[in-house]
Amino acid sequence: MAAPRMILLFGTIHMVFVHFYPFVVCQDNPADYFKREHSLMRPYTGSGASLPMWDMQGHTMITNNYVRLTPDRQSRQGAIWNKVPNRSPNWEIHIEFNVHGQGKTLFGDGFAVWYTKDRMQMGPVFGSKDYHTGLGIYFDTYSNHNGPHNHPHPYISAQINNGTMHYDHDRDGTHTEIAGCHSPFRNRDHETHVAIRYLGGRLAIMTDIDGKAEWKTCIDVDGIKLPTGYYFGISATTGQLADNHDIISVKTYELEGADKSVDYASLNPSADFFSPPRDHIDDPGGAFRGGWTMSLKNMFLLIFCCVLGFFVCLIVGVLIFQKRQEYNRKRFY
Ligand SMILES: *[C@@H]1O[C@H](CO)[C@@H](O)[C@H](O)[C@H]1NC(C)=O
Ligand SMILES: [Ca+2]
Repeated sequence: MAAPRMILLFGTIHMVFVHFYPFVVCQDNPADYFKREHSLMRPYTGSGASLPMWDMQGHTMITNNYVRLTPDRQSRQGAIWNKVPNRSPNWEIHIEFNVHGQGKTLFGDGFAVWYTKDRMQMGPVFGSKDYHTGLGIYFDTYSNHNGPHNHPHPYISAQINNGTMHYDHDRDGTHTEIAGCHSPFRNRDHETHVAIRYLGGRLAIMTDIDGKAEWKTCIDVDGIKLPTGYYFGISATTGQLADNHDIISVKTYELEGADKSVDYASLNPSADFFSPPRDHIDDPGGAFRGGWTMSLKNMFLLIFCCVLGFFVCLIVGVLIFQKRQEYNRKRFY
């Protein structure tokens, strides 16, 4: 009696993982098309201090092994900007980066990955322009804000802007983010990666910072509009506080699934959904904010409880049935 029950139980557990786990993993699709003109890989350059497909700005420095946007020194800014506008409606970009420095408790300020119209414009938002037009993803290492909407740092958040919204450093951009997550990517002794996928109006940001070669969802939001024709860029800044902000590689892929009836070039950047500024502390385990990992755990728990409940009912039912049979036997024979 016990053995088949266990097999059924493990079968269910197995099913949960086999069917839901692939959503967590960022799969390599052979149909995805690598875009060399939007990528950056070692060896960076044949000679001299320039990158073929990228412009450099500010204190950016190239070595054999990384592109350093800022050194671990105060008041530095640097950026790299792709020279070629993106023509793919659906794309995915993988960035290997390394944020590290001497600071044990005080370090900053962070870096930003951009897909924006506003290329090569130095400014106050992690080394680039405020009131930009497009997508900004902020890797904020310093918490400027200690108020009630504070969230643990380092913190990754995404903003969709049409040129009208200000990035408010005093609140770490909380009021204008579409979503965000805590991500301790700094001073790791293994590689740290981020993947940004924009596919069919859905923006997903995944990190791989634990050295397990596994993607973990940070942000997954639908209802995002981004046009073609913008530029990829990465910028970083230090202020009173400092860190090395190093970019090791950028790999960009065109994804399939463009809708021929949509004029992608003329879209205005917009998001259907804005993160409510209040739920950062109240809802750390919320299905959405915590990403798939949390909702997977919840789902697993739910299914486990259902299965358990089912077997309890079954056993009780069988016992009652047996008792009744016995009673009937005694009665009629
Ligand atoms: C820009 O975005 C803001 C905030 O989402 C919105 O209220 C406004 O209508 C947008 N403006 C344009 C020109 O799209
Ligand atoms: Ca900050």
